Amino acid sequence: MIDREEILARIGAADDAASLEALRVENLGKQGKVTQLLKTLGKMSPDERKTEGPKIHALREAVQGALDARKAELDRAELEARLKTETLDLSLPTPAAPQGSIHPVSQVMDELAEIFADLGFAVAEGPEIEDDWHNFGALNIPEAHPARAMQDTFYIAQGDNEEGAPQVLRTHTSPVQIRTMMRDKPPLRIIAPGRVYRSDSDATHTPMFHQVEGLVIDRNIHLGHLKWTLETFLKAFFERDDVELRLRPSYFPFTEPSAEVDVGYSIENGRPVIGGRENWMEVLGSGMVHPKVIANCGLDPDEWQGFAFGCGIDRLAMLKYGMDDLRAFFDADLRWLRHYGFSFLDTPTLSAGVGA
Ligand code: 2NL
Repeated sequence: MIDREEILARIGAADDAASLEALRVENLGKQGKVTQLLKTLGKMSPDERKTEGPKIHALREAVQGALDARKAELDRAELEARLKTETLDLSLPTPAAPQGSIHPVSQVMDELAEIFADLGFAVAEGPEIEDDWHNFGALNIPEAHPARAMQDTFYIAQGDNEEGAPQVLRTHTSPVQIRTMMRDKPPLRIIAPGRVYRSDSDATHTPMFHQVEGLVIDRNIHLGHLKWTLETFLKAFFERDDVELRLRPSYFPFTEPSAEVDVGYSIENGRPVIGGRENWMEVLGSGMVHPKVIANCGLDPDEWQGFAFGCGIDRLAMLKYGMDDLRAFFDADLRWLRHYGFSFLDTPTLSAGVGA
């Protein structure tokens, strides 16, 4: 005889999916007790079947119902247990993120690009390994010029280019302008910021440093354009209107006439502050592009004139942001970078201030 209550109690007490399945097979499987009982219906008389049939079917349904109910209970319990182990505490602080900063040289380069973009200048780039011609020859720098000497220039060992010309680490970014003049049609307005190399190392010189040069090539360009451009640039860069310029005659092989540009400054709290005419310091070299340089680039110097200038970016950064040791720029000292570095959000804009 089948004990209905016992079967239902055992199903209700099954504590995992495997024992529940065993109970299903035991009762509703092919050889199961309830299945066997259902098979007895066929051999019964119609009267007996009429009374026994509903009871046996009700038993089968009760067992199936109990199995389903218990399975749902076990599934819910398992889900709840899993949710308890997989909790995520959203109130926990995030792990400390690595804190990077923008190097002052990068910041100043971005400032220069912003200031000169407003004046219609594009940023030009070129290789740091150059051949003798682009770095010296095209710029009217004679073979015997001291700048070409081994003491000043890094020559690349066995570094001749395809034409057999010796290769050097560029000593200025002028070759970028030479390449631009040879490739693009004038009028041209470009700045060329980047790394340059000279064999020089002491408290105020590092063998690699950063330079920006500017070049304008157009018709009827004269010294007045040069002076206005440099004055506008320096006022925007130092973010003051009282920046005073002094142009002194000078000499460069690639410009004629040439001028060195001084800016006025005063000393405040032991540091130079740009503005006024109390003292003067040299910040730029400049001049009208030498007709020979224009001709070397395949342009007619009677049609095209231009001006050019160059200055050290590291020095500009020191002056603007008050550092006093150039060598610290290249030490990768995290304390220095935390102190002098910029947030990536300090994007220079003319409207917010280029030194934001
Ligand atoms: C300085 C002086 C200068 C130039 C750079 C230049 C470039 C071309 C043609 C003519 Cl392609 N000139 N550049 C001109 C005058 C001065 O730099 O003291 N630099 C740190």
